[in-house]
Amino acid sequence: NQAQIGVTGLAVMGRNLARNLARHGYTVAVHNRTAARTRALVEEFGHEGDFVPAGTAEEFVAALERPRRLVIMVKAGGPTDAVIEEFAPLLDEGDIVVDGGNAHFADTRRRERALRERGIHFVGAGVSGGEEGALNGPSIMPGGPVEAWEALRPLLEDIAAKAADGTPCTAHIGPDGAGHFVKMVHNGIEYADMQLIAEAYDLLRTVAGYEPARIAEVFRTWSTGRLDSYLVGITAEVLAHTDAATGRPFVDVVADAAEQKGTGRWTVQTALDLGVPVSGIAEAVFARSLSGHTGLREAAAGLPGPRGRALDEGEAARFADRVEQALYASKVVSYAQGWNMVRAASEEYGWDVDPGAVAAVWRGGCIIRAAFLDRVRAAFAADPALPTLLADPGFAEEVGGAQQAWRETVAEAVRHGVPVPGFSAALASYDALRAGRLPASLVQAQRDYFGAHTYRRTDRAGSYHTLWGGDRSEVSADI
Ligand code: NBP
Repeated sequence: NQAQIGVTGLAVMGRNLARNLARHGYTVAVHNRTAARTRALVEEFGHEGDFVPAGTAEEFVAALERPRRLVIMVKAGGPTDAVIEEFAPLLDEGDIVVDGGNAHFADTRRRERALRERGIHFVGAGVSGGEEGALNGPSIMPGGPVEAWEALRPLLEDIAAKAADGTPCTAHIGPDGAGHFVKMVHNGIEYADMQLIAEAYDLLRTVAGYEPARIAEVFRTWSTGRLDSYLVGITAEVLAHTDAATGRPFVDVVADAAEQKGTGRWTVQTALDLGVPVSGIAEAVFARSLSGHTGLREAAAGLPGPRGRALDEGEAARFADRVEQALYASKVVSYAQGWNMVRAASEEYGWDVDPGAVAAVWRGGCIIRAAFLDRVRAAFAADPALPTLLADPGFAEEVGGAQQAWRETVAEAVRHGVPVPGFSAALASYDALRAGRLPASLVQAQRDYFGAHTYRRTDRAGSYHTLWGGDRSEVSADI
């Protein structure tokens, strides 16, 4: 009884992925460094399908039909390398190794190259949706050789989430690190989305004077419209929840320090390397890190400034409507920034990523799943060369329609001392992009002054330098 696929690494993610495969009728070889996990899986879930437990790496490899397909689902970083080193000598040319962990795309590029030299196909697959998604249908973003994708495709399409139109939420993203890159950007966008939602909550609480249960209702209403998404849905549930121990709103008993596992930080670090502005994601990462700086916060707690107000019922309702518009417009900008980043990496690494396919894969299964993504997919389908989401006529019209309310929301937040780094960074990005001319001309002139960095002119070609320390005449800087 040869297994069609194997999963090694049976913590929550690997175990649930193996069960998902078995529930879809595949025979799944299962293996884990600590054999107790393998035994536990078969004891608890053996009735769900056809598992082949393997105690050793050799037994695991021997259980797989050829060409072998094996999925590694272990802790990202060193453990993934250790597992690859353990298995690679046991494999044959043409076998396929899938890394479903949260690898950094640069590691995936390195591993793909090393295994390619040994004739082994390496697929770096981003998997989103947490443990629930792994079991019932994640969004899967595989990058690697196209032959390997073709060999995995039927299995991945079976176990992936399905979008509302029934399409599986998986697609070949591109070669080597493309899949893990896109998964990283997904997580960056997730950070931005969560921050924007949190800012909307803060405004409704601190300026409109709404209680959490009331805000839950507002989010529920919003989720019937263009903000319909998994994250807005769970936000409403969290805000409606009461802490059993104290009877207080749950959100009030949770310590206000947001943690991070690092994929948001990777996104921003990579964006800096690529030279792509992702201010929405960066502000979200910084907001989490600021929240954890207890010492700084305590030291600054007494500084002067306003903190909120309470509007009357009618004003509050109008304010909430403006916040919805600000949230939506900011969301469009931060998604646009994420796609700009995917495009830049695709050009840098020659990946030829289809931006519409990325949106399609995120429609279901993953944390940022939302009705909105179908519109993003459609925008790129209508114009694959779309330079930015903001240039799509539909999104441009919506953001244009929201911009007045967006400005008023940011102004109101500033006036009442409510920090809205996500809303205001997105608005600044929008205004900078649409401005005909930027003060960057002055910055470049300053650079020429102190560092002879030269400048280009608006009225003729070439590079120039002004002799600032001399007679201030202009010289050509072209060699
Ligand atoms: P963990 O990230 O907690 O990793 C635990 C697994 O790694 C266990 O199977 C453990 O084996 C194995 N492992 C370690 Br640690 N070091 C090893 C080594 N040197 N050799 C062999 N195996 C080793 O598991 P997870 O939360 O299921 O996540 C798996 C992957 O999926 C990670 O890369 C994670 O970033 C990614 N991911 C997780 C989520 C999520 O929601 N949790 C979502 C999306 C992606 P042992 O049992 O012998 O200790």
